[in-house]
Amino acid sequence: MLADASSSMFFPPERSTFAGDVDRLFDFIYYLSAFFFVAIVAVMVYFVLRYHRRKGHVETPSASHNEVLEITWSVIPSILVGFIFFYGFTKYLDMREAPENAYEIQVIAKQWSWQFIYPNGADSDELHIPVGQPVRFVLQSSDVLHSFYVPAFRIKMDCVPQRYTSTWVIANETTGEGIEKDAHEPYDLFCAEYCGKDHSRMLAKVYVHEQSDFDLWLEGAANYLEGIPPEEGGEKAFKKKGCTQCHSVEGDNSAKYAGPALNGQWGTERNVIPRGASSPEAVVMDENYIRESVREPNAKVVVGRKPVMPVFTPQLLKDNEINAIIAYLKSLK
Ligand code: HEC
Ligand SMILES: [Cu+2]
Repeated sequence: MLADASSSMFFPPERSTFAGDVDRLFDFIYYLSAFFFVAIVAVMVYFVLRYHRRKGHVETPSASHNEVLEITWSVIPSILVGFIFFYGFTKYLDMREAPENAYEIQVIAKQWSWQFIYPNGADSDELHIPVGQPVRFVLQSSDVLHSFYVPAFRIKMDCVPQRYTSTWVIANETTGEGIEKDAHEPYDLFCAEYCGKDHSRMLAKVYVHEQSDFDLWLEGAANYLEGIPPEEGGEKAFKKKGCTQCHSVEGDNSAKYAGPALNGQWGTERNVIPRGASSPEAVVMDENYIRESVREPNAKVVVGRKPVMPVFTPQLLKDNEINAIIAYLKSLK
């Protein structure tokens, strides 16, 4: 995507209604700074050459002031700075307040992935939004500071633990998966706040659909467990919810994974340290143990492992997803 007409010199193509304003203001400040940099350095060099110390030169006493010059160099910069402030502040206010009819998506940032929850209860690890319609993002973090950043939209907002923040956007063009003739690549979504070891891998893609395609996608996303065998649904849920980040299903217990491998574990015993206890106790991997491991990971921690598994609340992982995951883990040899 080299020759995209809506790219500016420094930024990716403008894909939201804000992007043009942000770029124009940025360009204005940039070229203004470049102009004054060149002008000031040029005058400085000229003065150095013109007025350098010469033999026999007698110093002039300090000149009195020049009113016209002083007024000029006060008034012109004030107007420029006033313009930058006014333009920046009004656009900033626009970007802060979403219209009332905005479509709302919950964004949950966690080490180190994104989760998007839609009004019908569907959720995804890539962001999908309709084109040409205000979409408001309600941001939260389930651990440390993260930052929700979509360069193509020119929006960035921190995700702060223990509180909600928000931002919004109107996407102006659809992306496609190569189906539409002039489809754009999906846009990048970055975490823009250093948040630990895998910060640089905390990425997602943004897909922008026509409303009708979006509705179809949304329905499919809400019912992704339907019409397929539970093990298959469980495998999808296991990937979608990021379990694969910490659990191998191929017997890999190395340090690459924070948690133990989960294949071939159904019905086997393991030693765990129950919360508050000091000595280990044996438990069998069955339905209840899996459910508890997910809803209350610290209730029983596997011996030799750190209690770093995140809590999956019913909002993050629904009961039917746990059921499917149980079927999946049961099927893994
Ligand atoms: C950030 C890493 C991480 C993620 C993500 C994670 N886990 Fe874990 N999990 C662990 C660790 C570490 C343990 C071992 C300590 C403990 O028992 O809490 C564990 C333990 C478990 C156990 C018990 C394992 C055993 O052998 O006794 C199960 C079952 C489990 N996780 C399921 C899941 C499922 C299902 C998901 C996704 C919904 C998931 N985990 C996501 C880190 C993670
Ligand atoms: Cu992050």
